[in-house]
Amino acid sequence: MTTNTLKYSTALSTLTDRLWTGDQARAMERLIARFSLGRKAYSLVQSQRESRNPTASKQHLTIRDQSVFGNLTAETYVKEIRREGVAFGVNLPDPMVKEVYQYACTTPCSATGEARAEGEFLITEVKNGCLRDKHPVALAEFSDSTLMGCEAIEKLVQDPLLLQVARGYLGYWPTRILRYMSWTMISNLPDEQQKRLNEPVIYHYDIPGYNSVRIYFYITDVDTSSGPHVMIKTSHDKKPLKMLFSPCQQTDDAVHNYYGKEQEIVIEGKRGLGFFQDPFCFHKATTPITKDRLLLQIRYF
Ligand SMILES: O=C(O)CCC(=O)C(=O)O
Ligand SMILES: [Fe+2]
Repeated sequence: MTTNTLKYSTALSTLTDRLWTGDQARAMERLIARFSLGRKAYSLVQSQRESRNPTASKQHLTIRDQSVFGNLTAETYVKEIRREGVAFGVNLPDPMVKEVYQYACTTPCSATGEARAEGEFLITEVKNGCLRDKHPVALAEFSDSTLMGCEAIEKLVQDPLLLQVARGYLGYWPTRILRYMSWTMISNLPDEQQKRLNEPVIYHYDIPGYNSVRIYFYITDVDTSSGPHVMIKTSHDKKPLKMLFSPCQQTDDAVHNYYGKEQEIVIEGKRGLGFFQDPFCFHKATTPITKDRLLLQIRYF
């Protein structure tokens, strides 16, 4: 990056901070973040800010001394996410999987679509895909604040390895961390209704911030028929202009035609399987046929 680029991006960032608030700033962020150069420029500006005040930039974080994953090196994962958009090899120890699963079964979540009107409910109240015999549930979600009550999840939020990977990939300490967990439920709803109730089953990329990275953990065993996560390797870095200027959702055909089906990976694995992802890659959920799927995410911005 040249001195001029740095100058312009610093000016842009200062302007963004001063002039735009709320929705405008978010719209600007979504626009800039679509472009690799925009994301890199933001990273550079943030890392420069950080180097001027290293202590302040991680003041908002609690970082534990020991990682629950042992002595792994963050840099290996950072390189792999940069190259592929995804990196494997950080799996959740079984006692933590059990703790999170238990939490998910005993803590209120909320649904999409008509079932949202029922307010919060326990997942055990959903029988045969229906909440209280009334409304279909395809996706049930736990909010960030609800998940703060789970000790195992807090340990992950404060995990030094995960934070180092986030920092390495973003180029700066994450300014925001969100917890997210969701059940995708067995469903035989018609395709259109399924897509309305669980939008992530449509291929899409997310722009949650200028830069972002997340770690996903399967909390239930996942095979081809129990709702695997599906994604297109390397698509975080390669998008045709047409896709950058159209909505984030695309049809399977459009994605396969551009990237080739061989770039698609269907992620199956035992409970505890973890993987990092740049959510700017094309990815989607799939509808389980045999078993409900529980997925935990820690999202870094
Ligand atoms: O549930 C999944 O596998 C995908 C979820 C997703 O697309 C997201 O959280 O952004
Ligand atoms: Fe997504």
